[in-house]
Amino acid sequence: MPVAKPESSDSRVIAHVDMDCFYVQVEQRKQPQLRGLPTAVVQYNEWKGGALIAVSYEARKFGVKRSMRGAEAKEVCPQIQLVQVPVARGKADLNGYRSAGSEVVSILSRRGRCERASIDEVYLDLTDAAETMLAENPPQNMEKIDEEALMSHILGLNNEDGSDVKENVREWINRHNADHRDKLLACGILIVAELRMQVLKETEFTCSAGIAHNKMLAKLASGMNKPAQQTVVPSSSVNGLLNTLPIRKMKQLGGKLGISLQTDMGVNTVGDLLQFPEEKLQERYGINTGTWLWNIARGISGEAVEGRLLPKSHGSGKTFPGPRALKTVPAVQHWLNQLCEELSERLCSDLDQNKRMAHTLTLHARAYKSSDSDSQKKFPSKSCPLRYGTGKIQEDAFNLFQAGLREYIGFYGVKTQGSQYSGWGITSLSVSASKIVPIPSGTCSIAKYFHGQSLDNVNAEATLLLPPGVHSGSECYSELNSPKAEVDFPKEESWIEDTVPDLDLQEQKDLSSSLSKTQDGFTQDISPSSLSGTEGCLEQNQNKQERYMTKVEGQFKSEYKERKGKRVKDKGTGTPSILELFKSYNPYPFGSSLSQELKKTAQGTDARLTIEENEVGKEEKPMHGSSSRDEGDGRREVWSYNIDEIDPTVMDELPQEIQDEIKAWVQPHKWRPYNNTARRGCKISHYFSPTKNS
Ligand code: DCP
Repeated sequence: MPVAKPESSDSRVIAHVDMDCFYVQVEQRKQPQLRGLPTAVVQYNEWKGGALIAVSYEARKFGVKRSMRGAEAKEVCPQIQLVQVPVARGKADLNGYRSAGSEVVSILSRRGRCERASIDEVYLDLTDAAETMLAENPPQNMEKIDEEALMSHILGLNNEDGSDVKENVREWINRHNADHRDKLLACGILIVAELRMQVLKETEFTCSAGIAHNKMLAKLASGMNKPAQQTVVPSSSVNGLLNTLPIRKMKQLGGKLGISLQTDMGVNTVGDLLQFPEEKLQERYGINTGTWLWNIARGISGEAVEGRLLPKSHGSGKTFPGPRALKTVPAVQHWLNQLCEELSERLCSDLDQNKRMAHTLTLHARAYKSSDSDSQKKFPSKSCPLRYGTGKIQEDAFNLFQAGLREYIGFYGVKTQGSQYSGWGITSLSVSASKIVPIPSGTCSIAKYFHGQSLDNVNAEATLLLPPGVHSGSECYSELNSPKAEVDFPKEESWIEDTVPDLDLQEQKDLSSSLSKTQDGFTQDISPSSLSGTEGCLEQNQNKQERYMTKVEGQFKSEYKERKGKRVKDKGTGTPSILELFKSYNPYPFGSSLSQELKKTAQGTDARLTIEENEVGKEEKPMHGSSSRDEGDGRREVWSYNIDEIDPTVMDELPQEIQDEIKAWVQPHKWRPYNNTARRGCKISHYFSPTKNS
């Protein structure tokens, strides 16, 4: 079946904004004396001066590269300033970078729909702002054009030797006879220049941008002139840009698919793809991939800018390369506790600041066995419903690990308990929280949550269900019976949408089988269990959280009283606090529709793997997998995933080359046999190579 082609006469104005040497800029803002000096940020592991993860443009001039270690960088640039990435709990602490990224996002989102694509990258859909400018104050009538806009690079603009480049740009912007699409881009130039200036003024950070009619072209353009510049791709220049663009530079073609195109089809530049009819590409790579390739060869991409300002998942991970591999259960538990503590902190601040809760906890590990009879076997990732509270997350993550380890080594394999070396080693560990959705805004939703129950009933039920079962560390999870509630979000409860417009479309997609979307808003699962651990946040952020919960409780009580009127009798301590109710409820109960639906969603699409930010420090990237467990036995679900079923849509916080690599892994199997070499020396394995840091 042919796939619908995106509009080729695309009149959107899309910008891709990318911060320049981001971590370096963050560190330079902290230490202004480093500004203008060759500087690099190095990772936590100090071996040979630590691996460089961000390099300033001053240092790049000396040949310093991200692939180097500090010692090598010193050789090529003796005056280089090396700043260690902040450390917490024995691992890289990226919180400072995350919040610096958020500062930028909050500025960029002022002029249009904004999608936070990674810790330092943003897409903007500026179409409406451009149309408005064109209608009210068109660039062709502007006498004074901002200097920053005049410094734009317009692809295809003829800047002959000796011509005044800025003057050429001014003329291009001022053209009366330009077509509508170019006029919109001219508006885009002005808007983006202004936004970038705003970012600089308010955050002291510089960024670069690409401005085009779609995301793909904008992204390509943003990296073309760095730092602190912007590049524009008029539609008349698209062919020229793509004709010479090496195929592997294209987003998603850095891995196996790109290799296959080169070796099997002789395609070296994106332009080379033009010679193939769509049917031929479909025949070779499947309908969707074939059509996608046909489209990108022509610069066509229908991908929308998602309104998403907040991350889709949270994760915490660490690598243990070479001799630092974890070889005993207590060692793993120690590190899991650290990772879970960090994850829990981030979940609490997300709950506190954004009123969002995560629903799925996933553990991912990489491992080896010293008896290498089955050396290809991967450590299975495991997921379960997420319970709030550091202790609970630690407990659940440890159980997930134990379950994974048993599967990995087999029941009759080596020892899994005790502190003696057991014939296996863990080289990376990570925990992630995904399926993050806004919580209902207090009164109405909470009231609906308890719809039809008197407080006394609720209290009694809560008492009966107390406490959640303590997991023994085996795969036998406790039987849980509490009812799960579904809460409607009517449109008027729009504060969530206001704060995070159109939040987390991907999450909503993920949840599509469990959450029924309505015209008025959306129906959302809120489990008492997932709220039950919010006391974990209290531990960390007691006053704030208490205020929040007290507010919710107060709202709930007054709403409840209003609705139920005389039925509510004030029995003093007999009236349960929301907090207590939340605390006393069990995690997602077996048999609840949420667990059923999560399970359904998990099949083929959800249970996630987080490859982790590791010491190198890039954001986590959870990936999808498949459910492996039958839930009919009344235990809590544990899902495992299969790396071959990773969903590439949830990895966008990774370095591009790694995203490309993972995406290549998950491309349709049909062209895999042609690429036997691809995994060898691939970037993802290099990135997590046990020897990398050793
Ligand atoms: N990062 C990391 N590990 C990597 C790649 C990147 O920790 N392997 C971090 C450090 C970077 C930040 O992510 O500062 C953003 O990565 P970019 O690839 O966007 O690179 P920079 O912003 O550092 O430089 P550029 O100006 O080239 O975009």
